[in-house]
Amino acid sequence: MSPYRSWLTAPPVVERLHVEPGRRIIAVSDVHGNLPYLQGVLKKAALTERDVLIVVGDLLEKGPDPLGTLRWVMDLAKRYEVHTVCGNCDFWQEFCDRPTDPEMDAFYIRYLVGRNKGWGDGIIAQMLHALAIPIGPDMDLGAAKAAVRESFKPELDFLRALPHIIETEDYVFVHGGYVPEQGAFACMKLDRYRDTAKPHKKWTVVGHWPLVLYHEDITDARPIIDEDLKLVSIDGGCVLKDDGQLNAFILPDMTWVSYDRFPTARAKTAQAAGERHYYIRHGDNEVEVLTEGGEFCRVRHVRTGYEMDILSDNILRREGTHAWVNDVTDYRLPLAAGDEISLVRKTSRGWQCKKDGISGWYFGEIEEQKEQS
Ligand SMILES: [Mn+2]
Repeated sequence: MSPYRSWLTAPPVVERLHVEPGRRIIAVSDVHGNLPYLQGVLKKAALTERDVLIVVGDLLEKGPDPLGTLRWVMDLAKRYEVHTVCGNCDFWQEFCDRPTDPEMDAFYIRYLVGRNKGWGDGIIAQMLHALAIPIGPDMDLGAAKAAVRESFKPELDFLRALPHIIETEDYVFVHGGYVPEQGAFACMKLDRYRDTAKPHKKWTVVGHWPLVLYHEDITDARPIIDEDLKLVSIDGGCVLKDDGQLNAFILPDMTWVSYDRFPTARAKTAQAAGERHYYIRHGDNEVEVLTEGGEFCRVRHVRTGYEMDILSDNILRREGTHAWVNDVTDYRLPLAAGDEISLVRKTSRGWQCKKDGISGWYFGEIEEQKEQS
């Protein structure tokens, strides 16, 4: 077994944290290098020095600025009480700490050259750019590791010190799932944890799995509070989903606030919920294109046979009459006149929008458009 594999199955590092009664705990997860969203949601949560902020993993990668986001959190931790859990996108100290694993070196080259399968530059690529070290299939990885280790000591020390689990008197925070017996990596990367989780002794807060994927026919990014499991899932799909959001879950109140980049407005007229609706999502997104249009086309979801109109530019890839599409829904949101909605996109048929974390459509007029602060 490679040293890397044995590290993955090692027991998770658990940090025990005392939180005085009366203090708020604010939990965020899956920021993925999206600093404006993190700043936006903490402003909405009105973070103060009295609060404890817990970043429940996946602070880095996929989004626009992992390095800047990490440095901002490190700086915030000098003035506020901030604790960060390691997610499966965060343990980049390993890039420098284990220089001689051929399997991992091949992975690192693929990851750097392919910009994480097209998501964009991750934190190591950002560091290499800052050092003017070129990235390519024939790069000298040993020299790159040495240079990164030399020049980014504070950042790597910070990542190296992250626990996989934070446990307080009342709560547990872990990125993927609470499975300490399965080792550190399983705790960081357990897909669809809520589907297999056993009831917890303490309320447990996890991220990692975008909440929208837990719902079948609706695109709902609100935290799920599962009373039977004592489990709270909070990943709002920040960065991963075009209209995703960053949720901040607040304890002990069990409430939350959310942030996204979209302007808001009030609906002028009421509309009833659509009677039938569906959500086609990543991984189950093969459709047959029935009618081509300009702005919209009609598609049939291959697995379910469900038909809906989608914006034509939501087609990601085509092969003949079949296509694979971005996350789409045809849900007509139930709205009262005066309800506030977030405006995702204007179309000739109406607004693609969100209301309280749920994505859908509004076909009436709007008033008082307001930019997010
Ligand atoms: Mn994750």
